[in-house]
Amino acid sequence: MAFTQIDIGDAIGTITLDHEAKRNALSEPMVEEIVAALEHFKNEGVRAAILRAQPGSTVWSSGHDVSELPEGGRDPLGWQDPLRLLIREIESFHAPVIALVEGGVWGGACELVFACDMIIATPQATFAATPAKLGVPYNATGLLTFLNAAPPHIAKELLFTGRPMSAARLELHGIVNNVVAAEQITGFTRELASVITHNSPLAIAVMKEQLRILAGAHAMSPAGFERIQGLRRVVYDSQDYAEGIHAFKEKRRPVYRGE
Ligand code: KGA
Repeated sequence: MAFTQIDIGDAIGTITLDHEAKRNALSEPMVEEIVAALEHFKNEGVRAAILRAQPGSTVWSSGHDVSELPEGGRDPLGWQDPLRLLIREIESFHAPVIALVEGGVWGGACELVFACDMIIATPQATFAATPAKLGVPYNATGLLTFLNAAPPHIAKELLFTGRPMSAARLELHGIVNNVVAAEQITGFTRELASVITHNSPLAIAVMKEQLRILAGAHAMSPAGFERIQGLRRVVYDSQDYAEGIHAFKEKRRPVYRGE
């Protein structure tokens, strides 16, 4: 594994993001490794998984690998996009996935953490939802992840400002389960996972799947879906979208004109 480390012990599988050079950007190869690790965990009878970065990381993940986003004219978050694929794998994994968060969580990684079944974070952890910073039209299931994890006003503050929010604030709103000091977070999270491993794996798997289906049970008309796709297309066809991606690559602040 080039970008991750995996470990199994006491029916707990741990995936450690390990690509410091790119601040654990969720690139296609990294996502492939995580998906393969989850498959391996399933085959090995893992009953709870932990998704973390290296201990002491200042960045948990910088989010979608921006170099893999199209420059325009194409949906940047289509069905087969690595981030979309990863979120589906976490949601459909047979056992609970606990995000253990140290450091900054950015963009698509914020959604990834919110899609996990529980979140344990250090006091220094921060969470930023960045599509508005990049000019990206976030997709409907992605927005639903935010709405299912956060109260609407907090989801909107995250999405509209793009500003990092502290773990303490997210804990206050029930988005983060527990804020735990860095020295204790690994033991704390393993203990939580251990409780899960002693319960009925079948009952948990079925409840997790029911909760997933219930959380996604929003009726939408074909016209409504096509309207959303049409609105999003206006954004990824826009000059602003291209500007956001170019500015990131050129390491400068984007200038948005709303067209
Ligand atoms: N994609 C690709 N490369 C990235 C990256 C990303 N998301 N984030 C960082 N890198 C690269 C960066 O270009 C640099 O490469 C290296 O990682 C170290 O970054 O060495 P190079 O070739 O120049 P940097 O910035 O020097 O590290 P830092 O000073 O420690 O700062 C860390 C952070 C995380 C604060 C900084 O890298 C940053 O702001 N990254 C972008 C965070 C972000 O906005 N992510 C959102 C991605 O979009 C996303 O998920 C979606 C789809 N969305 O929001 O809609």
